[in-house]
Amino acid sequence: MRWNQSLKGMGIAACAAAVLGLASGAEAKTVQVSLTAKEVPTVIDNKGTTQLSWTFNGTVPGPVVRVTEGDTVEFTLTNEKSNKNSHSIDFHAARVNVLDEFAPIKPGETKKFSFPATKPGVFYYHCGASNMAQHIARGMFGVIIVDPKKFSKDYPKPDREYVLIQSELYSNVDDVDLIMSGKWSNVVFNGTVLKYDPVHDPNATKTLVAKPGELVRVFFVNAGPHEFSAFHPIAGIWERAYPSGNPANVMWGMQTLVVGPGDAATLDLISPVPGGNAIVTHSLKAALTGAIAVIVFSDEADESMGRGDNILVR
Ligand SMILES: [Cu+2]
Repeated sequence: MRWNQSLKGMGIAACAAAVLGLASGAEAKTVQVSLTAKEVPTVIDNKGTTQLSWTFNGTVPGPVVRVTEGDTVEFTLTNEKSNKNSHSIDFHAARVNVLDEFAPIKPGETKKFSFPATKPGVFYYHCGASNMAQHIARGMFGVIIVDPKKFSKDYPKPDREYVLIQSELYSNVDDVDLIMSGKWSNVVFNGTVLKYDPVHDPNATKTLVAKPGELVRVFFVNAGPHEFSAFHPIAGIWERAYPSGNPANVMWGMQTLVVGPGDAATLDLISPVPGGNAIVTHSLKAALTGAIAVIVFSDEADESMGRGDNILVR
């Protein structure tokens, strides 16, 4: 029930559902997911600088939504009355009608739809309201993880898990032409410049952590809106990489995985030695503006990190 606890922690309640007689014997659930579009300031660097973001639930990225393959997601989107803009949601884990389920709603409106989570993996969600690049650049994105029904030899149970979402910051988020030009000022992980990199930013207070030998699973989304990611762990090698996070897509011993805007991947990392790796996009014009996340490998690694609600480190 670890997933349910994780969802509850983010205000998302999993409820009982019919047993669908799955081959694995797993019980398919109906999972209630509610997200609220909020236009609020959020912090974009380790000094506390803010921008007027557009968000899901007031944070960038939005909450981690986590279900199991075969579950049905019953989704509610609310556009807060005090907002000035229409907003929508686009779940890459869903197969629906773009003109219906994914259509925007006005401030003060609510919409509901449901979809079955049929493909296991790691999927992007984002606002698709016009101008979509602007809504993403202002922070309306997150991840939905669809866990497979069971682990396997090629997709073993990890010791720790982390979520990293790459996105771009712009110097003026009201300037649609600037955002459409792709002239970002920073490329970042989880909404903040060098959030997990005290090596390059003395104001950074966090790193990712694990013990040497542990299997660390990284759920990676490239929110864009424009830049490709060359996702690489400096001083490490991805043990396995799974494009779209589907266990069937296993690739071995990868140094770098290219993940385009709107795409996602799951990547496994094991360090045989104590020390650190620096997870980056190896497109260095991007990494050196903010897309570096240090993971420290030590026998003293905090047991609470990379587990439960701490897979997206706020
Ligand atoms: Cu929006």
